Amino acid sequence: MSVSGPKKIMVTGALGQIGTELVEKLRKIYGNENILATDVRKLDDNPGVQNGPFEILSVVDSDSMDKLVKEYDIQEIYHLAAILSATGEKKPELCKKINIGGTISVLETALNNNLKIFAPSSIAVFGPDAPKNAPQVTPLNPTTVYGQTKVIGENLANEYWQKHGLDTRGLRYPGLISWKSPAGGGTTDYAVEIFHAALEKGHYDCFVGPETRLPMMYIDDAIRATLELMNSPVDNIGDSRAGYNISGISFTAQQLVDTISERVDGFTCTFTPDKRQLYADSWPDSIDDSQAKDDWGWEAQYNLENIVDSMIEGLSD
Ligand code: NAD
Ligand code: AKB
Repeated sequence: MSVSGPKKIMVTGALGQIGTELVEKLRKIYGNENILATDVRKLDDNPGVQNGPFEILSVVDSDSMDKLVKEYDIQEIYHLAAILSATGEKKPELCKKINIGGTISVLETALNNNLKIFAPSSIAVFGPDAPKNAPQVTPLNPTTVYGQTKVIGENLANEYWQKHGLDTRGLRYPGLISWKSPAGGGTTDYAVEIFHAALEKGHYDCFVGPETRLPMMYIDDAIRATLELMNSPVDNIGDSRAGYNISGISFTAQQLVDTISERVDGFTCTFTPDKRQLYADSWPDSIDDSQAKDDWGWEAQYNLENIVDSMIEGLSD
């Protein structure tokens, strides 16, 4: 790892829901040329990612990852490439290959090149036996393949820290709500799709029932949490380093519909639960994030009203 000059960062899965906004933010802070965006997909017309270096990279190709790290003199990787829950249940082998195999590639590349790593976890690590307000420490028995890969990811990150001193950090993101890029194959995607449908068609058919309550967060809070965690002194980072609980808000699908209806005239929503209802039901309603608050001062800013206002404003521009 070089110690002089600007910080150079690689982002995997950079064209996804989080990557699009994280790359934009990192480039504002560290300079466009210092943030290497990578994805297995070709660069599209994604304006946040177009304004700096981009390389095609599959995260299971550790040789190419190592080469890019050396070529661009990378010091940190934000590892966002993954297969999310709904796609993961349809394609469990692919989910295991990308989520576990990709994380191993990143950790091995980090070990060879002395890099600092951010690898996100998810509320999907919790299973039906976890308390509905999920504490930081509780048995993790997820029933989705995706959740199982996230538990393995946390365990691997902890192992590389304990055995090799590799500085790996992660957050258990709730369902994220954003408008700049679509959500990618997850169960919480209804909380994003509903805004597009409300504004384009005035109607949404929701794939979970009205009483479904899940932990959610606005993307600006999620990006801020990511950077606050990564920029905290190592001494502030405790045993939860690989998967800090962070809480934003918790609402039912019906509460989301009602809040949108107050702002979009004539909006209607029907409910046709599908398999994703099962995955949602296996996750907690809300998250206890007191450990993140104590260790590095985490505090969410967005409530349901602000989120709905920001989504409608962003999509209406
Ligand atoms: P996303 O599906 O929107 O984006 C993932 C990106 O990874 C895509 O651009 C895809 O092309 C890329 N990708 C897939 N296979 C790849 C491969 N083999 N090599 C390289 N790139 C590949 O996902 P996201 O919502 O941006 O999620 C990013 C991370 O955050 C994931 O680890 C996810 O599990 C986690 N997370 C997301 C949420 C959320 O609500 N968005 C919640 C909890 C955790
Ligand atoms: C999904 O629904 O799969 C993701 C997540 C909560 O990890 N949004």
